[in-house]
Amino acid sequence: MQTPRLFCALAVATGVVLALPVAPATAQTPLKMNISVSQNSHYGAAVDVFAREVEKRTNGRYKVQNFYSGALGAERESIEALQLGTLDLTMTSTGPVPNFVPEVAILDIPFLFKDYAQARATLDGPIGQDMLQKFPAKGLVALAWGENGFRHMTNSKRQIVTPEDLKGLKMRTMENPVHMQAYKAFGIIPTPMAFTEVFTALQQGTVDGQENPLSVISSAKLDQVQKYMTLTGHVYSPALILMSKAQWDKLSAPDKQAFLDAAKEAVKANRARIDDDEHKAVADLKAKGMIIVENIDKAKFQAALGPTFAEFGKKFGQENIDKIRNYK
Ligand code: EAX
Repeated sequence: MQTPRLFCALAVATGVVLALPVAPATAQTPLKMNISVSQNSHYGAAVDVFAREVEKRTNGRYKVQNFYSGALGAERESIEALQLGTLDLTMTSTGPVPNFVPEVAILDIPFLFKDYAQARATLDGPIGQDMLQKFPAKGLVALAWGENGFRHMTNSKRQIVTPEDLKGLKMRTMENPVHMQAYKAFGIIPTPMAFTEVFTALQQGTVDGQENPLSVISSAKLDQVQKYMTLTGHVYSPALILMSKAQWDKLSAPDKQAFLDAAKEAVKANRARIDDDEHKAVADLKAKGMIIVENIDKAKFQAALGPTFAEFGKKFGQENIDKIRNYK
């Protein structure tokens, strides 16, 4: 409420102190955001920037409280919680996402993207942006594509140099139908589970190995429970910053824009951390005792998936796959 200047001047002049009603500070709406990996990670860097930017850009109207290492649940549970409205935000790999938005599964096809630049350009371009429009119908708002990274194989049994070396390994996979179908073609025994269970499963030998980007392997300290790693880069794993649609719908138009802009800043931090990890993690993990096969004949691994690629062509439309594969 504005107090007229004259009124204030008179008050000062006469020494009369006005007991004016103090406008209440703008109420701050708390929001909860959950990720499956630690704060010192490629997602942690992103969500901490996101929280800072949301508070700044909404002038404190919203305050994001971050939870790390799956404190409020694993990735699939977090997405379900967004739909229920019991969680407000999450950053997740696309691993469990096809269970909610099936169209996204095409991005999980092995050897789809040739490098980070192409993957980022595709997701930031019309193909990726159109896909984000599929989320609101499922009670979710995808604020931006983030990044998990190119996935590599680790295990406790043996060095993986050719696809044949994978045969018979019991490997943890994400709860992702495309990955599980493809990994079976390698002769792997796929064991889907939430990432929050992976370290213990590897430690207890419930599974022989797993596959994840360097940022995850490094931040989750999987070198403590995995002896071997091969830089297969067999899948590019996108990530997403997702918000509960129920919460999104309560935002004013300017605050909606503020959340989208905060997500853009978060993805810059996410990708920068991955670029840094990609340069440092291999040497760091070697120093911690991992035996790492850096150069393999990727064509052999792709050839081993031949029949599966034909099945993916039928499932997703070969022209849709080629559109992504050839995007520049
Ligand atoms: O999103 O589940 C996985 O392997 C993911 O890569 C991990 O949770 C980071």
